Amino acid sequence: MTRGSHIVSSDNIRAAFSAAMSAMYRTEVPAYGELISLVADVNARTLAASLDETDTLDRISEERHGAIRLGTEAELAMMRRVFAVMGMFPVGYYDLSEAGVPVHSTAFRPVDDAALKISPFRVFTSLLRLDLIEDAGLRDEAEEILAARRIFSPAAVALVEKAEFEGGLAEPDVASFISEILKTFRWNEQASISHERYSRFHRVHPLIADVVSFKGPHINHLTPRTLDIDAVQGLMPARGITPKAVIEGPPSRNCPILLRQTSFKALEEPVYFPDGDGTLRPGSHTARFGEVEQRGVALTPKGRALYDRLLNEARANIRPAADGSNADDYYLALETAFQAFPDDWDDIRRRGLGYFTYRLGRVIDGGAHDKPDLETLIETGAILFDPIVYEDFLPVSAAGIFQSNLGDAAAQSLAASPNQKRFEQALGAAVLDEFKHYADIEKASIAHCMAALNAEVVR
Ligand code: OOG
Ligand code: NI
Repeated sequence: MTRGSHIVSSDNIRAAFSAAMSAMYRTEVPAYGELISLVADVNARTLAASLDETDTLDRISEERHGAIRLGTEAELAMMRRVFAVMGMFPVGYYDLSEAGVPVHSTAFRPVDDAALKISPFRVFTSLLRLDLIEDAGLRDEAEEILAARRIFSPAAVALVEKAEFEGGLAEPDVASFISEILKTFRWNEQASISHERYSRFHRVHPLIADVVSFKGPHINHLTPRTLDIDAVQGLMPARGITPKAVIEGPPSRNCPILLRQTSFKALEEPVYFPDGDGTLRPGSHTARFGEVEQRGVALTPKGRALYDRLLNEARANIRPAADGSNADDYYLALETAFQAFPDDWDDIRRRGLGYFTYRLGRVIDGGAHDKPDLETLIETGAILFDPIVYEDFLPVSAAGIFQSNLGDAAAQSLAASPNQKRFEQALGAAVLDEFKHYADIEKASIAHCMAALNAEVVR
């Protein structure tokens, strides 16, 4: 038997893992199951109305992403190897210190189109930055606790090594891989430190307590995709779910851009803290929630700069209050600012604000146009274009999600200090530049069209 003959594709491992994670999270956080059912209803209605048949309903309502928060560089490095077995690679660098959250992050995700179609599952992965914590004593204490924990089972590590050595996993190992890795993401009702220590970390920043006090990086949310996020936000209360105050990201538009997200508030869950003398002290912790996202076109650096400017403009006038009291005013400020962002696909394209793929349209016969340019070909219908969906994240939105779930104490002012080099050193790899990636997809589609048309002209 040749080595690798029964290797299961990493895409299939990812799809199976995503399904197993979703099943686990529904039992852990029942409100999440309710959210999934609401999103499925809204999507069914919207799809029927929009006649959008590019994606099946199952595909759209499938889980899109989850998030975890890691404590050490070694955990991040190992997590990269784990995700690689599932065909997920680090894309993008997000510095959240600027928004008052002491982490920096990447998203592990499938990269090419075929892989995204099979399973779009991604994990937004943050690394705690103790270097941003001023209290040296507390920092040392956190470091010591984190250095002693092992978030991967020995069997999980062995399977990752085997996959690396053999170029993948064969069928019998896939099920064990999934169940061993799932353990890392599971909720532990029993904290690993005393309530007194937990409280000290929590006072400095709730995020530190969330990372340091537990045996592992529990998955803190999963996020399905919706076709109508405004409807989901409006319908949550009727299902007994409390939404966060406002939808993050751009306002509602005819041509959706980037990413809009909302979530329900994290649950207060019972936790038992070991109190030294062998007893467990009951307490609680707030970390886990459910989120929904609606995705639009990926923006070029120019489009993104415009997005950032308009978002800042709106938020300079009004910051969304956590209790929702100024939500209507915030949306109005957002809509007003974003009038400066074109809301027509061809405008967005011609002004170089978004990324598009190009494909052949109507065949134009005869006329020996020598070397027609792209714009002329588009005008005549010989080439068509479609927006490229943004598959990544937004730091300001992510910070808003963190904050709505960690409470107001999470909105601290930290010195902005992006450190992508340090992050990549810890990771053991460079992150993929998402802008370059979208630009490459666009370029390849143009080259493909031009080559096909030239071939016709020559013939
Ligand atoms: C991650 C929050 C970021 C998103 O969708 O922007 C995120 C976290 O709370 O750990 O998932
Ligand atoms: Ni999220």
